[in-house]
Amino acid sequence: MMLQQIRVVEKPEVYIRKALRESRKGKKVRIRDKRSRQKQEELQKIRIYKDVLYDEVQKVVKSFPSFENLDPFYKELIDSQIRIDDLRKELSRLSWIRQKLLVLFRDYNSRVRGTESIIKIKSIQKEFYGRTSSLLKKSEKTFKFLENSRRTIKNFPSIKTKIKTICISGFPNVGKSTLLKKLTGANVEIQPYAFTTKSLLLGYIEKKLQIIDTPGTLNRYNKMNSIEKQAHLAIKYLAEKVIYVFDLTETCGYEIEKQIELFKKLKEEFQEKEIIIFLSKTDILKPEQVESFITYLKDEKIFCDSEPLKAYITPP
Ligand SMILES: Nc1nc2c(ncn2[C@@H]2O[C@H](COP(=O)(O)OP(=O)(O)OP(=O)(O)O)[C@@H](O)[C@H]2O)c(=O)[nH]1
Ligand SMILES: [Mg+2]
Repeated sequence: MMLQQIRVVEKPEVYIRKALRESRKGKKVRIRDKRSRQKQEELQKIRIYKDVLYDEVQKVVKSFPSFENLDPFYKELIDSQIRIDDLRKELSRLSWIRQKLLVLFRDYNSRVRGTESIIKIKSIQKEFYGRTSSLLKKSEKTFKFLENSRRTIKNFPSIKTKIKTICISGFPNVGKSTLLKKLTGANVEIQPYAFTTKSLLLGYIEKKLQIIDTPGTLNRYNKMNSIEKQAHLAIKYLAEKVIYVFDLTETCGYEIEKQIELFKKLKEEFQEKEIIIFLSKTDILKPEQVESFITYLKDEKIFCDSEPLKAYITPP
């Protein structure tokens, strides 16, 4: 996913320093006449200086993904944490700076061309550097915002958006990560307390099927924390099916009634998706408990073992 490849956005000073450094390294101009040689060299300096700045700003703008072509999952994910409108605004500010740089350059370039005295040329040049650098520095906030955005985006899970996907949902501590591990062999952290998993965990079955451990309790959307939002969006946009994990032992800390409530909410919210039930911790449950639960939810697809579940979900 190209999202992870956004360039680091530096402070404007860094670009300015680089531009100055490069401009001083310009090629020697081979002209006999000392004065015209010096003039050509100064012209070369401001051109290199402008080119470097223009280039750096351009690279930043270009390295952000184009939001039109972005997968809806990532689009809404970005929107949920940064707001795409703000990002657009700041990026177009950079584009504006880029244009403004060209305008300033044309102006100062022709002023240098029309000047003979080297002392005057130097002072025009200095003014050019001053104006361009204050142009960039005035937009310090833009650079900072973009760098923060890059960091946020970089930390997004690198979920594949083009392959069959199933999400594992359920209350904290019910055994979601344990199931992910059993299904896919993913190396995941499993702990006997709630909220162990703090990001979306990914596992794959034969590169054909992506399984995402989506932690969180599916609060109302605007009350969700960042991970819960990511989980919600993954289910909404990517999941073809959802495996809902029930812990009938209640050792997870959530009563069966609560778990049923959440299950119903999930079914209600994602009516078009198949919701498969997995009963975890059946090794420490009485068979009667399992049986009466299966009878209670007799219209649902229920699995008590990971092997048959895996066979059921794996595409042929
Ligand atoms: N006996 C038994 N314990 C299990 C089983 N599955 C999970 N557990 C235990 O339940 C606890 C929680 O398991 P996790 O897989 O971390 O649960 P989770 O749903 O991913 O939890 P969070 O990431 O905190 O939301 C751990 O102590 C596991 O060892 C099972 O099938 N049998
Ligand atoms: Mg977990």
